[in-house]
Amino acid sequence: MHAEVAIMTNQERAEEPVLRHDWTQGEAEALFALPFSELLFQAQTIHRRHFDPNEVQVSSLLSIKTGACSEDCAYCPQSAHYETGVKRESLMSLEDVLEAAQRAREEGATRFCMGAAWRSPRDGDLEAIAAMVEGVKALGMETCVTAGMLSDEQARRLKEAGLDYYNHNLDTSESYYGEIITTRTYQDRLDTLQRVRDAGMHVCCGGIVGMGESAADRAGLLIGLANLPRHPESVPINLLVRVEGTPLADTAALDPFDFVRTVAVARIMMPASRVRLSAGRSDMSDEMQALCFLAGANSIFYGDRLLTTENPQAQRDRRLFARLGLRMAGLGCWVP
Ligand code: SAM
Ligand code: DTB
Ligand code: SF4
Repeated sequence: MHAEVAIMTNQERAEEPVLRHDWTQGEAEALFALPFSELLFQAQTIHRRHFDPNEVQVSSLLSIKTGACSEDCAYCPQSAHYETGVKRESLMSLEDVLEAAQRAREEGATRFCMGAAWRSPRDGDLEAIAAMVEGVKALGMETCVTAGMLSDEQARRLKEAGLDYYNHNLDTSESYYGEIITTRTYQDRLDTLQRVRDAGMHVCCGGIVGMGESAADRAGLLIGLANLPRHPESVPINLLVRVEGTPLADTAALDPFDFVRTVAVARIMMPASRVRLSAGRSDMSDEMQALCFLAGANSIFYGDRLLTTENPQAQRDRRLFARLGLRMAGLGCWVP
């Protein structure tokens, strides 16, 4: 048993939580060890202080450059190190990207996230991405890009183009990181995150669970995120999509309640951030997703595809939202 976090008293519940950046491993593990109902109650109580609990932000994802990535991330179907059957595709044209963004907007997405399978972008590619950002902004959508490590100059260029969010994940705890990626370090990731912050963009940063890590590693991931100088505005919690051909293809499935616990602890540790129920929803029941929303998730990837793997059909999500009385943020109503 962990002594540091006891079940909250009524007085403690009434106190406004501050944004903390000094979480300890013991405190985070103690949250994970709480009885499930107590943890969800604490998370939902904090959630309601910061957000409308019935509103969910929806982002749509597009892979603008697919496969043949030089990195060896053990979870990733796009790594050139593994045979996964993902077809290599070069950078998409501006026209095709804008057409996809328009379709996503019509479906109800308010943010358009463009993902590129690179260790880091070349300067020429970055110019093409800057044009995509400008085009998507002109459609009235928020923009997000994930394209690997950035230099200071590249971060400034994306900010200048109007980029709202840059996604760059810590992926797992610092101590488990070496089991998952060897071609770039945890510190490399922190450096890119700092450059994104310094350039004045919002940070989207989270990780993956279900990679064979321990509960202590899940606590460590959330500590890495919450103890950044500023909390990421957007925190994607991905459930590993086990893709044939990757080293993690045969990893044992995570207990769904441990996934929900991770969402709840993320909500408690980063009370004002959007916590996104990200990859892996195709493997989740509607009931599990409802528990995630109760635990404080208030953002999803919406649309039939993630980058290279499937996501629930938009129609299924609309039905789920209607059944749960959830609204898409920015729309004021469900998309019929
Ligand atoms: N190459 C860039 C990078 O790694 O930062 C951007 C694209 S990369 C695909 C973005 C994120 O997708 C990764 O950091 C990882 O968290 C997530 N991801 C990739 N494959 C996944 C999988 N099989 N299951 C869950 N999340 C995955
Ligand atoms: C994030 O944290 N999850 C998204 C997004 N950021 C770019 C990616 C999920 C990818 C899942 C595997 C695939 O579809 O290739
Ligand atoms: Fe490349 Fe990103 Fe996949 Fe790692 S996660 S192999 S960096 S595309």
